[in-house]
Amino acid sequence: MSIAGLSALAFVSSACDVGGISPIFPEPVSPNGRAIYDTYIGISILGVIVFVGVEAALLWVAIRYRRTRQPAGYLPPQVHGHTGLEITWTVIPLVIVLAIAAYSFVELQQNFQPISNQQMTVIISGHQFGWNYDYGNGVVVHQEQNIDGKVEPFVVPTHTLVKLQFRAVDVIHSWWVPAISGKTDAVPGYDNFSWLKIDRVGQWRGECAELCGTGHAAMQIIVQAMDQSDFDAWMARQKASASPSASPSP
Ligand SMILES: [Cu+2]
Repeated sequence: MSIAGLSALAFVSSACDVGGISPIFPEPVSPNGRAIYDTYIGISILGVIVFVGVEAALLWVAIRYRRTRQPAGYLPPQVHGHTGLEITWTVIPLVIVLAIAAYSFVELQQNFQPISNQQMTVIISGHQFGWNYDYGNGVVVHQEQNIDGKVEPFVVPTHTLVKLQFRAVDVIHSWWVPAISGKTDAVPGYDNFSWLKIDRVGQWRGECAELCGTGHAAMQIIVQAMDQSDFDAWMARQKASASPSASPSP
């Protein structure tokens, strides 16, 4: 299939949401997803300005000073070792790169902190090959290896600040739902943190972003946000099915 065909396919696929294929990041639904999206767009704009500026200067010099327009044996002005130029084209890129680094660092600090003002906490544990979501009340959602799209959703209430605590039991995995949050590594031996606060009802897809073994591609993620009342009903159903021992066992 041609490149054009592939990109057309990507656009068509992005139209049916929940789908993970998108030529750019999907529309963010959580403030940290929004911050990462804005960082990406901001850095891209700066990159495009630099690219267009450098290419335009290159073309202008190549056309304006081409050999056929110069007298025979013409030698252009020699600027090798020009201190002013050397300093200028060292300092300008340095300032741009440092500004991008500082901006990105501040964003990362905000999006991957162990927050303390959360309304609920979920411990997300990665394993080969799936995710467990422990709500801390006996309810655990299991997202197991699956590539046919039938993924058990990780359910959260809307407008609720949820602290996410990441762990892994075997190798390093990485939890990534582009519309919601940046990639967060789930590492055996210590905890990483992120959070989410989804502003609308819906479902968003993600996947493990760290090559973790043969079932890596099947570590699909679906996050589903519900209104608080729907979430409470969902949680009640989960609790009921999590404790079937209400009936006496022989
Ligand atoms: Cu994984």
